[in-house]
Amino acid sequence: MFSRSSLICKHHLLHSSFRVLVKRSFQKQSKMGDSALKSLNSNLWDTDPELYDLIKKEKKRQCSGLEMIASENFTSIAVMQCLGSCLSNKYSEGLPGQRYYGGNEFIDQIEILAQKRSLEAYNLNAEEWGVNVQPLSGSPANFAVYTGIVEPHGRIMGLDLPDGGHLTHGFFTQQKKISATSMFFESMPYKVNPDNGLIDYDELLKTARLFKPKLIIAGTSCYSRVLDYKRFKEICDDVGAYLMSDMAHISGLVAAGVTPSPFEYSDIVTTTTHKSLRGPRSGVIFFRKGVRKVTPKGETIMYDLESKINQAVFPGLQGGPHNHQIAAVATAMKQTKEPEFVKYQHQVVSNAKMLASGLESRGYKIVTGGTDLHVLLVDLRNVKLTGSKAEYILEEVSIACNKNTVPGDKSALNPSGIRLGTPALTTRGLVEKDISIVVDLIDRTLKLAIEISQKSGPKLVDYKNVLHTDEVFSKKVATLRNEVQEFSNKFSMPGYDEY
Ligand code: DSN
Repeated sequence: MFSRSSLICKHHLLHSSFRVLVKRSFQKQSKMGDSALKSLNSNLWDTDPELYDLIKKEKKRQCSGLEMIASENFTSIAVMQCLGSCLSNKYSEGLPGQRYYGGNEFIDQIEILAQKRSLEAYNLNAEEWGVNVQPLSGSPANFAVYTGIVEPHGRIMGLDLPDGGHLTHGFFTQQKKISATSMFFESMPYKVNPDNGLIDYDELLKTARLFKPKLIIAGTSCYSRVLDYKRFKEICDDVGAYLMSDMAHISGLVAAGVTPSPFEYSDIVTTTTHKSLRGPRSGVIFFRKGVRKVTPKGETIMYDLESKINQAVFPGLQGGPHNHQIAAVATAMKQTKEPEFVKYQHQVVSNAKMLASGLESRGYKIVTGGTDLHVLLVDLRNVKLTGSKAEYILEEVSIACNKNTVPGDKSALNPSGIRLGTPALTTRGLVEKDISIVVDLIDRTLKLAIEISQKSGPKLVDYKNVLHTDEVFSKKVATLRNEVQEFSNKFSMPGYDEY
């Protein structure tokens, strides 16, 4: 975590020294008298003020609002520096030591470092686990696994999207195959129990026995409880499936050891690196190597995941790896070993628990009754609000979150809940006492939403209209926005000051 004032001051210095450095190097170039080079070395703020202005506005929005989208975070300046480095210039199809182009001496070293640090971040032994750090993000990582391991139209099972799963876990609706993972593979969802919001493992076992999937996915986008990886593995063993854990949301928590690790029971683990892990936008696939099992007849079966997954990433699905992202993954994985990172992840969970209990004490229903992690799902049906109305007014007062289905919802288009997360706020230094202020701000905003909704009736369009045209309501919204922004601006943010 960062202390508020020190970080602001520190980054003022960092930012100004960075700019001085940039300017110096440009002066050096301009003495060369090469006008073409000079123009390529001009700063964005000089060459494209229109775009720069938009970036500055986005930065200001990020600083002055409360970022509670559970999958977002504010990455470090070290990650930003990798992303803005010369590594973006290089093509390097293939793996270290087996590239299709020349000039990859240092790129190879960077990718090997990223692989090594990724394994170290999760305390994995290089004899038992391999890693591919080239996926551009989480969705391509998942698609690469299915492409490599599950044949076309082979069967996969993932938690249904409305129950807290992810699009790439095979999402489709009655009308349409939505995710490509349901177009090119046959998917069967498993569900949560609508009464308690918890994954129904017994039902998963029954369905898996009927469907006989090649791969089962243990992973979520909106689920606030620890997954039972042991149970998942038992179900996979029962039906002869691979267990792929998609730990994208919790990979920071896992690295810090504040939540159970999926590695013990999984054959494959995928993750993004920009959520709780707080790295760059990228993806990583871990796969097992060595002995898979010994049959009752004593036959040893080896894993054959490595080449299948590596070849699915390239040349199967991707071209040149994004080396600037890979370097940023390397430095983010290094950060996971710092005591500060572990402290941060503990605080993420404490903050989420505080948020859940605070909202519960104000009369809101938290799905599953609370959280073990960084995220919680608020069911708004008892306060007679929809997720869309709540999300809209929260955004109006500068609190960012997303509407979300809750167990039992009939329509994904008009969901009854909102998903809230604490990784981003915790990066800015908020602790429990600050979260209780956030609870109050959310509660007052939602109470105002209820009043507006009572006047507007059920339609979102009417609700928005009343919110903006009714003078009393719009004034109350503006007052809350000022309060949120004043509160939020007190906290620091890693990165450059202006952009
Ligand atoms: N958008 C991310 C999330 O919110 O979970 C995953 O794609």
